[in-house]
Amino acid sequence: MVFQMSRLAARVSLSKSVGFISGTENRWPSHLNFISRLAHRSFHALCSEGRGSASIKALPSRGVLRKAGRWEKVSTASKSLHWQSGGAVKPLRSGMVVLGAVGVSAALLASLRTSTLHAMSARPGLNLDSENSDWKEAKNKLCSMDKEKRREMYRVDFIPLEKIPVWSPSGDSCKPQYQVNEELNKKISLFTGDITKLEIDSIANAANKTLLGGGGVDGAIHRGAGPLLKKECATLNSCETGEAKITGAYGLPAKYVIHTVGPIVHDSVGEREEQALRNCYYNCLHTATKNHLRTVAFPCISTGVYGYPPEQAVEVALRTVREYLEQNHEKLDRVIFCVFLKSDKELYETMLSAYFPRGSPPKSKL
Ligand code: AR6
Repeated sequence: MVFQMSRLAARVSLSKSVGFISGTENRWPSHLNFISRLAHRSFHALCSEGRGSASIKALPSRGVLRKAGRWEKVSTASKSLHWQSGGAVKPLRSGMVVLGAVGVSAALLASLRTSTLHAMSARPGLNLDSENSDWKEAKNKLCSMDKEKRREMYRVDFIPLEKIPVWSPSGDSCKPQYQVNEELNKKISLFTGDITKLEIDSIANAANKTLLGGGGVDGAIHRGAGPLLKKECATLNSCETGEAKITGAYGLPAKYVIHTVGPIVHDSVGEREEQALRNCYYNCLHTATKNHLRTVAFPCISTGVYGYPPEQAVEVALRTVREYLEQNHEKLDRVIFCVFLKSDKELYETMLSAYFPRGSPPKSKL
């Protein structure tokens, strides 16, 4: 148990020091305070635990940590520590308590120096998990980091652009509605999965007007990015339907999030809803190119709780992107349609060949 406690101390003191690194180096007094509070809490936990043992439960982590660097691993693990104290308070034998407390304190102090030094060397003074961090400072620091450094900050697994293949037709296809343009075809991908994982310049968010987060893809983006995203969003004074607003992406592998608000469909799609959805795609693309972002991924905007029928939305999405690329192909390297549901995947697989048709393969001379 003493061993468990010392491991806890190492984790907690290490993660606590995340927020300390950027400023002055002499942090010992606050650390010691913290450690002593922790020891005190441990002691209480020991005393009040029904079976005479304090247990530490690490909740399932975000799955993040596999690739995002050990620093994040430590910080997340410490965040998810939960004290469990059983039911009734029963006195422990005093010898056990004293021995336990002495052991815990020694282990805590011994772990302190190593963990602090380790933390100072491993982390570039940035805490993306704390809502007390300054979002502007975090955003600037992230922007100035090279890819390797940024990867240490990701709060989720990532998929690099090289792993996202350019779309090629498979299965059913539709009658072409546009001319074959192989240059444009090279800029299109269909990705099935979680948009928050994509390590690209920008991802679009199907947000609501408040921009303060919600469910669906919006919730996933806010969870992945961490609390600073909401802080920046709160400065944007909301967003009207069809508009787009850009923020940093914080703990996400993408560099920026472009938030847009899709139309809500109550009964059926009218001209107003269709125009609003077109505006969403157009304004996201325009925001990306205006900010020199060369890759952008879209979820199926409005087709979740906002009720836009997916088989109608796919046509608006593909047509708007096709027409934008025709005018601005030199400004974008890749537009990724990110689908989450099998039904949407099938829909896009079928419809892509209408908007981005392939040339017929050369005939064999044999
Ligand atoms: N990655 C990619 N696509 C996703 C993900 C994900 N992680 N999660 C869901 N989707 P919705 P809306 C797909 O409801 O209809 C929020 O509460 C999902 O399968 O997220 O525009 C906002 O705050 C669907 O195909 O967005 C708003 O209040 C698509 O994303 C409201 O929902 C959009 O579904 C916006 O509703």
